Amino acid sequence: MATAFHNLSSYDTSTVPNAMGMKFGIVLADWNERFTYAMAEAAVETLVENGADEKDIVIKHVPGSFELIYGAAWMVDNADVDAVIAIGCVIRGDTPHFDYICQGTTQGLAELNLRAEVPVIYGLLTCNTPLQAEERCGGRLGNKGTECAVTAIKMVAYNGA
Ligand code: RBF
Repeated sequence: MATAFHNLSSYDTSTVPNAMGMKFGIVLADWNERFTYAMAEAAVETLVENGADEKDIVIKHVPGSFELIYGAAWMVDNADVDAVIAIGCVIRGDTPHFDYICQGTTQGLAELNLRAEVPVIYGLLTCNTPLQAEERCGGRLGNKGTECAVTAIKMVAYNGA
């Protein structure tokens, strides 16, 4: 996994429930892997820091962000997990593909959340430039993977409450 980026996101650990015994699925898009792998790495680190066991974290790769929908649905239906984190990064190009992929993926993950019995966490970066992605994957603006992990833990605790 990428090591060039470091997790600079800060959060108040006292507000995060203990993740011991929780099981997580990460669906990881390979497109723009320089960014998505850095997010996944930070997510795993954060889950473990908060008490999850690394063997309770399953990672499955999909080719691109659009496949996050199928991948997350597969996890929900087939993996023994308490929450799914979908991680992808779409960067604007010259054609309107950016809008379609972002819209379709967002819509698909939202619909999945409505029917899934476990929460699906939205970790899709939608950036105008590679710099914007870099800033959110361990750069100036922290690491969105960390934030996804904290959100996943909170949602699992919510489910159990
Ligand atoms: N997937 C991403 O995760 N990020 C991208 O920035 C991205 N750009 C794409 C640009 C074009 C023109 C196409 C056709 C696909 C792109 N994809 C991207 C891949 C997409 O999410 C999906 O894997 C493919 O469209 C196959 O369903």
